[in-house]
Amino acid sequence: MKVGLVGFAGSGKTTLFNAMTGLDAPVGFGGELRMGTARVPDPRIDDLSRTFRPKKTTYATINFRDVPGEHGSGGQVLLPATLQRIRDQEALCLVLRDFVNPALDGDPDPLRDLEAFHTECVLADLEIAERRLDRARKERADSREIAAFETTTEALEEGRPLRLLSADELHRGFLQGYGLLTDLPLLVAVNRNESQAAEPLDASLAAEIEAEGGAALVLSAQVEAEIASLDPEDQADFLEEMELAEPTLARFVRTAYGLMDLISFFTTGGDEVRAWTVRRGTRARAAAGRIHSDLERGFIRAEVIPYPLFAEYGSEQAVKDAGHFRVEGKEYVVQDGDIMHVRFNV
Ligand SMILES: Nc1nc2c(ncn2[C@@H]2O[C@H](COP(=O)(O)OP(=O)(O)O)[C@@H](O)[C@H]2O)c(=O)[nH]1
Ligand SMILES: [Mg+2]
Repeated sequence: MKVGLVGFAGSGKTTLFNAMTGLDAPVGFGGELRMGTARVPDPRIDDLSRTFRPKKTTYATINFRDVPGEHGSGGQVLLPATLQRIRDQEALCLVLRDFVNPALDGDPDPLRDLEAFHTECVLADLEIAERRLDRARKERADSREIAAFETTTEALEEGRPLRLLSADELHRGFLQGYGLLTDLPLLVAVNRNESQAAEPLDASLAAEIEAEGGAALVLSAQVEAEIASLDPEDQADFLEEMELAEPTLARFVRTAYGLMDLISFFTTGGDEVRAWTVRRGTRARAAAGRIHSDLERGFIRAEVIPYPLFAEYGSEQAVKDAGHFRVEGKEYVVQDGDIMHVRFNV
């Protein structure tokens, strides 16, 4: 799953990127496009791993792309080329600067930056949608496609991001491949100084993020980067000192995961305990195909134990003995936290 980190220069994208991926990309102005992988922290995997003591433990992951942006101050905008670099992403994470960056003029103004970003995305999408609508009409394309692009242009002309439209309002199948930015899930990271990281979000900013259909999280990229660079033991001490259950980063990555409508199912055993990523609504047979194509092809059934039952009874055998063991067919809709054993025959 691919998430593009976007925002104006100096907002802390690379700092956040480093914290999440464990990489060491240079911070400061300029920089190049970078990609990295972040682990999706999951206490359920930690617990399963403690129980099974497998040779290998594998968490779900998200791929982040750090996209250098232009300067926001002085009315400058993100260039079309910058927007182009995020069109193939599956979600956007907008980093808003809410701290004084000595390298930049002027006070931080996250609301202004959010509105500027929103406007540019709307205009960029509108250009694509109008062009397609024109052509679709000339070509006498499928009337449903024309209707989809009419709905799209109308919404965008009103400044409404496409992500606010329901599946009933908008037939998204026709929009695929156009990389419309306002249809991507949006996570807004409000980046603060350490001293202000615990203060709540400003009401007007919160309202605007909600109006755009985004999810918001306040953090300090700098603090997260510092925590991430510590040894595991020092990390635990640090978190305890700060009275935090986990780094904000963990919550952030999980929020991004949930925003994309992703869920995890688990496989367990002595060799590996592993989280697998599927979209909500995926059926058992397709989910088995994530593990191996043979499991999809030769799927017979899935033996399922929801994680909460495992946690309650302490072992798969105890769950079985209590009569909660379930056998599901290929049409079963996989639930977040299902422990699955796929029976197959090829
Ligand atoms: N005070 C403070 N400074 C930060 C924070 N996050 C990033 N910075 C600083 O802001 C500058 C720009 O950060 P960078 O990650 O390169 O921003 P980018 O241009 O969006 O990639 C660097 O000097 C960072 O050290 C933060 O949470 N608090
Ligand atoms: Mg950068």
